[in-house]
Amino acid sequence: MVDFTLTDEQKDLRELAHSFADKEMRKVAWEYDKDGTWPQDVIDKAFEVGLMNTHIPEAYGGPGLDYLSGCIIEEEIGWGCSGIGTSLMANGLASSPVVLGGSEETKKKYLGMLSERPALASFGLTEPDAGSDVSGMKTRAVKQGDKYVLNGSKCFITNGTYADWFTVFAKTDPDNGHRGISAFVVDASSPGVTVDKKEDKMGQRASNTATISFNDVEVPAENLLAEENKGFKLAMMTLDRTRPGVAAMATGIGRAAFEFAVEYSKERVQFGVPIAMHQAIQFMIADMSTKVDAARLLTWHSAVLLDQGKRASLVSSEAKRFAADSAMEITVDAVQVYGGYGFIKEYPVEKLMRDAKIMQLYEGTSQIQRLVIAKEVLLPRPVDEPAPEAEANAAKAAEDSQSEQAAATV
Ligand code: COS
Repeated sequence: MVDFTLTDEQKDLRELAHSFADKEMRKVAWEYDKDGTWPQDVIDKAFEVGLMNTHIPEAYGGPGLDYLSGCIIEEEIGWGCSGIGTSLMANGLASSPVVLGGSEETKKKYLGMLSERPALASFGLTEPDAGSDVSGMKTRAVKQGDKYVLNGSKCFITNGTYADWFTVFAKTDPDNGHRGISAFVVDASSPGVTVDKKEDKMGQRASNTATISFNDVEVPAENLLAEENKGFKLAMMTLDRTRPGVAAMATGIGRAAFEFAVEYSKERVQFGVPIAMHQAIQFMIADMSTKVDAARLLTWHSAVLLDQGKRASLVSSEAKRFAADSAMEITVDAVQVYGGYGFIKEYPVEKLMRDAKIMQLYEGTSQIQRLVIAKEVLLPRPVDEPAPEAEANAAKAAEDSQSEQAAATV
C-alpha cells in the first residue's frame, strides 16, 4: 500500500523546520536579500537547533536522517528563504562525495568538522568553460609522490568565501574525457587557494557564490575520494542524491508564492469584489496548487527510492526539473496576481520570482535534467542495481586493505 502519512518524527522535524523558517528566516529574508547580507547568524542558529548536516551519518557525529526527512526539512527552509536556505544546505552537496568515496579517516576528519561546529564546505565542479559539460573541465591534479598538485579555477561555488574545505573535481588523465576526472577534499587554508570573486546575483542574494582559484595547491594523496579517475561517476552519484533536496527547496519557493497569492487575492478588490472571485485569478491559483502538490509528490518519490537503496537518477531528475520549472511558473503567476504591486520590492513576491530562477540552473539546468530523463527512458538501467556508494566504499575498502597489507609486508 502506498501511504503518504509521515512518521511522528518526520512531523516533528517539519514543525521544527517550519517554525525556524518562519521565526528566524522570514524575519530577515527580504532585508538580507537587498544587500546580499551573509546570514552567519541564521547559520549559527540552524546549526544549534540541528537543521544543518542532517545527512551526515551518526558514525561521524550527524543525525543520519533519511532522504525523505531531509526533503521535508528542505521544503520548509525553501519556504522561509531559499537564499539563506541554499547556504544552509550546501554542506550536503559538498559532503556527499565524501560520504560516498572518502576513506574512514577522511570521513572522520571532514564530516566530523561539519558535525562539531557550524563549519561550511563547498562543492567545486563547475568551471568558467565547463558548466553542463562536466568532462570539459580544465583544472588539473598531478600526482607527485604522496600528494597531488592542483591548478585551476572553479566558479559559481556556493559558500566559497566562507568554506572550511572544498570537494574539488580535477583532471588526472586529461586525454580520457569523463574517465580522467578525480575528486579531492581540499582544505580552504591550503597555500594557493584564493577566493577571487563574490558574485552579485539576481536572486538568492543572501547565499554566497564565489570563484575559487587553486594555484599549485598541494593536497595529500589520502584526500583523494574513491579511486583515481572515478570522479565523474562520483559527481553524478552525488547529484542523484542532492537533486531531490533542490526539488524540495523549489517546492518550498512555489508554496510560499502560492500562499502569498491566495491571501492577496482575497484582500485585493477590483470590479467591486475580491479578485479571488474572478475566474482568471482562480485558474492561476488552481494551477499553482496543482504544481506545488505534484512537485512534492515527485520529490518524495525520488527521496523514497534513495531511502530504499535504489538508483534514483530518473526520478531525481524528474523531480528537480518539474519542481524547478513549477517554482518559476508559480512565482511568475504570483507576481501576475499581485498586478503592478507584484513588481514592487515592498511586496514579497518579486524576490521569490528572482529566487526561483536559479532552481532551473544550479545542480543541472532543466535542459540537462531532460537529457538525463530521456537517457534513462530510452536506455533504461535497472533501479535495483546495488547502491553505488556500496560499490565505491567496497572499492575504497579493498584499496585501503591492499595498501595496509603492502605496508605490513614492508
Ligand atoms: N550514477 C552513476 N554513474 C553514472 C551516472 C549516475 N547517475 N550517470 C552517468 N554515469 C556514468 C555512466 O555509467 C558512464 O560510465 P562509463 O564511463 O562506465 O561508461 C559515465 O558516467 C558517463 O555517463 P554518460 O555517458 O551518461 O554521460 P554524458 O556525458 O552523456 O552526460 C551529463 C553527462 C550531461 C548528464 C552530465 O555531464 C551532467 O549531469 N551535467 C550537468 C552537471 C551539473 O549538474 N552541473 C551543475 C553543477 S553542480 S552545482
